[in-house]
Amino acid sequence: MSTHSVEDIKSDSRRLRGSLLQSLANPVTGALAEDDQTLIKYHGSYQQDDRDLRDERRRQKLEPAYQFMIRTRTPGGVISPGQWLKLDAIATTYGNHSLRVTTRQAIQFHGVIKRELKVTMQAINAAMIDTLAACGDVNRNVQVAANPLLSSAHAMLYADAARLSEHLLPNTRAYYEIWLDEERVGGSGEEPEPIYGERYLPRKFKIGFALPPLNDVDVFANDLGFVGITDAQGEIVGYNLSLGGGMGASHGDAETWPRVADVAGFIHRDQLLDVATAVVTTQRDYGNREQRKRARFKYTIDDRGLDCIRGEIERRSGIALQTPRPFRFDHNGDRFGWTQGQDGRWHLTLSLSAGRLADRPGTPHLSGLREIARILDGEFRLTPNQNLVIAGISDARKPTIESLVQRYRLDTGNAAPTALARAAMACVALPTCALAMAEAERYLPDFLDLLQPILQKHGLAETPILLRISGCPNGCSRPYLAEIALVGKAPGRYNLMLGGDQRGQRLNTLYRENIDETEILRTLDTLLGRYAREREENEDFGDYLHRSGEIELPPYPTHRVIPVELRP
Ligand code: SRM
Ligand code: SF4
Repeated sequence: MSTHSVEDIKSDSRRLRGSLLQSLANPVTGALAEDDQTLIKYHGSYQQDDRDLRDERRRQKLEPAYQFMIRTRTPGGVISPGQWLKLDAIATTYGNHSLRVTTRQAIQFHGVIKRELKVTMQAINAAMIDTLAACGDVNRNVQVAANPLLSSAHAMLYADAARLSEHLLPNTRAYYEIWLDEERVGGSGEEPEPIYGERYLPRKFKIGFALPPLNDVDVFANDLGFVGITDAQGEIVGYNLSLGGGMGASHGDAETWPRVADVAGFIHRDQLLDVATAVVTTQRDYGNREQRKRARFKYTIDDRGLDCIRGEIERRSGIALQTPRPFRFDHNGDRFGWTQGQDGRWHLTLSLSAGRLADRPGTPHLSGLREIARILDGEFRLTPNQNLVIAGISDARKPTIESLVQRYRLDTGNAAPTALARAAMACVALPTCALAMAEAERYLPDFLDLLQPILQKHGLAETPILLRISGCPNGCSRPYLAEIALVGKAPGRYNLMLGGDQRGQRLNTLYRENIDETEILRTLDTLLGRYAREREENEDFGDYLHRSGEIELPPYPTHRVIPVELRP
């Protein structure tokens, strides 16, 4: 790895240019120069290698099978049918023949080789989608409630989120010069970055927009959250602001923890950009640039206190945060199947297995969606739960789309489309993620097959239970908000975390550490049996575990649950 600190790499990069052009042109290796491996993240790409091939390549004295992941910046995950066809063609031409819907409503391509990286970036941009700031120490893809009902409130929510996403883009022209051959002009490398400055943020920064009663974005897992507040006519009047959510932690490191955000105040709609800018620049100036693992906004708040940070936001924006307005979240999952919007158009939410779309024997999902995109008169919406909404379908197109869904088995995202499977998420993990300690996406179907019979045995076959798997403690599938979570420790071994809720408002607790599949299933069998016998009417599994005293809130020093008084 590079001997330079990330802080130095950023400030020496001439606004994210570094030596990326030279690295891309170097034919001797499939990798980039070390510092460029950091810089390319800001352009929406990660250098990876196929970990399944690592040992074999080492034996053959070959360099690792370097390849690149590319992530789109698609606020709210809105993709037109024409764009879909282009993304699909990119995946099959340059990628590993799959599209991966992420937990933040982006598409990821995997397996792009260095030689084809630039042409792939150009193809993505030709679809009028960019990847700028999809990764790196900047504001990431903005999440927006994917509720397909398309009420006017949802349209307002999306418009605000898209506006904020644009507002927080870096000003550098490096992206356009490197990937799209934009001519360099005098001053390149010195573009003013009034929001980010030359060192950008201390760490990644995430923003989500939710609209009660649905918390599909898990708004409290974001550094900065906006909870839409509507008036009697159903129009958005403003937002409750939530500050300091985050999932990432390190095993056995008491200085790191997941955190649900604080609900810190209410703002009017027209104050959105000023307040968001004040929050981001406060984190820019107060965030910990000495220790990257403590550089997220959640630790800035914990270290300095919410009152201090709130005061700073008010001072910088010149806006006094009002008392938060009451709201209530019922659910943080997706609603599957057909729904009809207020305008009469139809929306179909499909469950995908850990967000992966590929053509597999018996489930040619990529081909099916290609056929649908060719005739769709609406749009696609990626959900923050790794699922897909085919939205805005006319009466006339509905029967054809319905028959395509059946023909291409798109209604069977998982082998057993049960309540458990539909709601479950798993992060990418192996073979592409360099940080994975255990399988996640590839393990999810097997684990579902093992857990479902246990639910069946206890009469819980269709009881909704929120399961999330992550291959390491970074928490990309937001496991710390799940009722049951497996967090990877080593190959085949996981920490079993229990007791989140189904609203994204309560963190779960470490129940058993570093256990294997047999032990996980035995533990869950016992607890689910007791839950089936002792639960109250409509009581969720996580709530039962707390009421029965089986678990308590986790012992982290700060925020673990959203205060009850905000739930009217
Ligand atoms: Fe993540 C790093 C995948 C959502 C917390 N995440 C990574 C990397 C890039 C691994 C790396 O740094 O080398 C993973 C690439 C895997 C691959 O091969 O594709 C990766 N993260 C993902 C995705 C694709 C998971 C998925 O299965 O969908 C999600 C992409 C979201 C997007 O479109 O932008 C993804 N990551 C998340 C989330 C969930 C969220 O944002 O709602 C989290 C927890 C929330 C948070 O940030 O606190 C998350 N990812 C992390 C962290 C821990 C950050 C921390 O505070 O410590 C890392 C590691 C890091 O940054 O050093 C990480
Ligand atoms: Fe990789 Fe860990 Fe994120 Fe999973 S949780 S994608 S293993 S960084």
